[in-house]
Amino acid sequence: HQTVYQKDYSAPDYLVETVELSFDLDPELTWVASRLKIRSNYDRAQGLRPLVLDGEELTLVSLKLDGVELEPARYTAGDGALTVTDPPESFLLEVTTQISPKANSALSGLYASGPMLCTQCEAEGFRRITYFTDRPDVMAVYTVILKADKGSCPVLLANGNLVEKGDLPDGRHFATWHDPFKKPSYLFAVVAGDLVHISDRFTTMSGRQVNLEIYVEEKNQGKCDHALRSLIEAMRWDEEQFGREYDLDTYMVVAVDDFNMGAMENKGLNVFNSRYVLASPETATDDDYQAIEEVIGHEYFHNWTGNRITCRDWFQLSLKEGLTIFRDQEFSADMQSRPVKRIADVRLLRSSQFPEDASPLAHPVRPDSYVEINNFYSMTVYHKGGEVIRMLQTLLGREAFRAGMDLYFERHDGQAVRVDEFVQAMADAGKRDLSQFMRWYNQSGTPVLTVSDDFDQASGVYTLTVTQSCPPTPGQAEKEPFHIPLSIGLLNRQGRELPLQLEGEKSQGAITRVLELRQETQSFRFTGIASKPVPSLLRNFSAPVKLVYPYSQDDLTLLMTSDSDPFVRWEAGQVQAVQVIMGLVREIQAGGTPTVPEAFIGSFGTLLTDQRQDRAFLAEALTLPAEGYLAEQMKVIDPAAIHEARELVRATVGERLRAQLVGARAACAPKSPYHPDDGLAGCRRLKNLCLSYLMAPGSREAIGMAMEQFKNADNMTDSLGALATLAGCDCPEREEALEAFYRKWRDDRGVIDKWFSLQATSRLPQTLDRVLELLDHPDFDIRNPNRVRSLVGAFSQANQVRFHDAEGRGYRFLGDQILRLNGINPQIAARMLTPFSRWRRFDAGRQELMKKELERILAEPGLARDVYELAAKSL
Ligand code: BAL
Ligand code: ZN
Repeated sequence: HQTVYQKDYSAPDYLVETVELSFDLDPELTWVASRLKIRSNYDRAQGLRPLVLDGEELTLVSLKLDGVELEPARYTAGDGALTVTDPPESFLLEVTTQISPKANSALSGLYASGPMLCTQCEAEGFRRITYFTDRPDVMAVYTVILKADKGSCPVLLANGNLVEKGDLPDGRHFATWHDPFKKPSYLFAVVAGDLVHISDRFTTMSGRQVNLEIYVEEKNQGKCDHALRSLIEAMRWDEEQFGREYDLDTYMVVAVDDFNMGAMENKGLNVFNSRYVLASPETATDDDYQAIEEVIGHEYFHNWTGNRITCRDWFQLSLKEGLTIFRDQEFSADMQSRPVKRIADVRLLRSSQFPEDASPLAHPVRPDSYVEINNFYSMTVYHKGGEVIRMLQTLLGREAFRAGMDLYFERHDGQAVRVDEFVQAMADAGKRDLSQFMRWYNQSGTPVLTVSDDFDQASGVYTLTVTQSCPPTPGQAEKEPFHIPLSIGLLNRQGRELPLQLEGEKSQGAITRVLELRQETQSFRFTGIASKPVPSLLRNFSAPVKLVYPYSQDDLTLLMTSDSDPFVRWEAGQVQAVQVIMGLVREIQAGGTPTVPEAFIGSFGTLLTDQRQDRAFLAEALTLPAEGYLAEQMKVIDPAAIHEARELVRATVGERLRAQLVGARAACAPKSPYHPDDGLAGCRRLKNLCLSYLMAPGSREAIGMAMEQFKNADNMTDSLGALATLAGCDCPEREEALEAFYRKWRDDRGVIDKWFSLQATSRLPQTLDRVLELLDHPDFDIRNPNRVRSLVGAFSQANQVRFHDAEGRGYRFLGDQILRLNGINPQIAARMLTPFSRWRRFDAGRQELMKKELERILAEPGLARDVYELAAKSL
């Protein structure tokens, strides 16, 4: 398996100006005839270069150059490429190939999903459809003719605008599509099938009418409203916030059940994993509704950040993904609650990206090399990439950031560019030197900020000293200092915010300031301070770093109750909870009798009954740090002790604060039928959280409450909230509820995914046995990525204590599934490997067992590139 290096980039030797593709669609055997207008893109005087087209899993039927069949001596086909040895300067190449969509279980290229045919081309799937220069810096104008059986495939879709359609002999028909925008091959898409659509119209800011169409299987027709509404919101938001208007006459979204990713931003024809389109109150939770809004927004925003301006090469992936994540985060923040959204994003970053950045798979936001690019659709490229964009906004300020975006669009529309071009536009618009900032793209690892302070009563000067460091990561033993925005405030002991005046400044400062760190150690001297303040650090999580400051319990309580920054208020509570739980972990490890400190129960109770707090924020504040996040705090992870300690806190809260929990839960009871936009999602979250605390000690009373909620729920949020607690309870009601839920929803894929994943994440000791049984359940399908994620992924990535079974049974299970998936869907197989990449963090026994699985995987003959790369790098 070959490694591709960023430093080896060279411009393409040949460009493709236009592409005409004609598909004779059939699930068993599809014919693809392509006509490519190609011209040289190099100095032919220096010697002629062959034309090399990428191609995989294709059967070549015919090959013509300028209308003449090519003699075998002039080309070679095989080994992933079609090479034409001596092409002229510009020419027409006609290639006919055959492919088999039904045999395509990798779900890359053209494949069958249930009754339809669809495509996924990013990153390198187009080469599985036809021979092509399958790289993002080759942008062409596409015309596509689709022909298929009219009975089974009445709907024929491709990118751009419909030009013509009509009937053909033998019950077949055709449709011709033309996309006027030049695009890279990864944005190509076709869909064919028996679909219905719901539609609406959107009038753009310049008054153009756009047709919006969502295509689904007929049985799902009633579940598209929210996606359609979200699309309209996203279109309006991008106009208002970024001045970006949609550019084609039609915007289509198709929902498919078998999909490797969440969704795909193909020009004018998004293909979506059905879980991010379909929703009804009975089948979708509040979280599902929110995720749909987010992903619909994300794919729509790509039209400008990704499609109009695309990536020069795949090393630049974060150019479009980090930027588009930032845009979808901002969209969701504006649609929902900004503080709660920020907290959720930080939780995700810390629980998934920080561990990646500390693992053998750590890589910069712009990686230097890859074996398989699909492995780099990572938390780092996406979410740390999003944080990098956010830091630019924090450093430049909103206005200059927006000017930088405008300049970027103005300069590079229609081009395939690098991260450098984006940052340059920001530097120019903000009149800033961002050369040091580029280290965020080139250095991996999570920086650590160690903060100390000193107060001098005599002069009234308070000094904050910040030291930054970054641990070594693969290929990067030493790091240069980052350019870090550190947003801070200072509170006096009464909880009042102090104006921040740095020494030497004349005017009185604001209460929040962004300090810019550029050196390893820097001090900031604040004047006019009467008594030693409590620093409020990293407001709004202004940088993706770990922060170390020796807060006392009193400091944390002050920040929790008084800080003006919601993120800091939340974070102070999390720090407190981490301290308490880690204290219990140490007692458990020492064989003592752990007890939860009274002070913690007290402050938990105060918060729980605080009527001023927004319910959604309160739910976040009362949610304990996840076991996975707690694991990150330990040098050697002890999954059993973490679980025991966290459960002890939950059970103690459930017992001691029973009355308050019952009260808070009752106060959140709905007064009217459910509606996803009723503004009560925070209330429902809090209600379900209270129930889970009440259930933690396992009282009959609480089980009764859970069963009652389960039986009477008029929406999936309440139903699933109750079922989740029951799935973790060793009581007869558990089976009764799971069985009833299955019987009710057996025909709904999305809901049955939830049913699998609830069981896989149950902390009950017998969970692995249940998971093994579920592998043989008639509804388990190893070829369906959502189902694999809901069982194999959920158990191995969201059930730390049961997956890390000391005997290694969980590891064996995962190893088996990865090997099974290797031959079916390498991308999904590779995704499942993540837990093994963290093996070094555990005790010697578990290390050995995980290593053994990695070695077993690497010894497998015919290992896919995707799996090989991650397994090899993990060891
Ligand atoms: N471009 C792949 C799917 C997404 O990030 O939108
Ligand atoms: Zn994206």
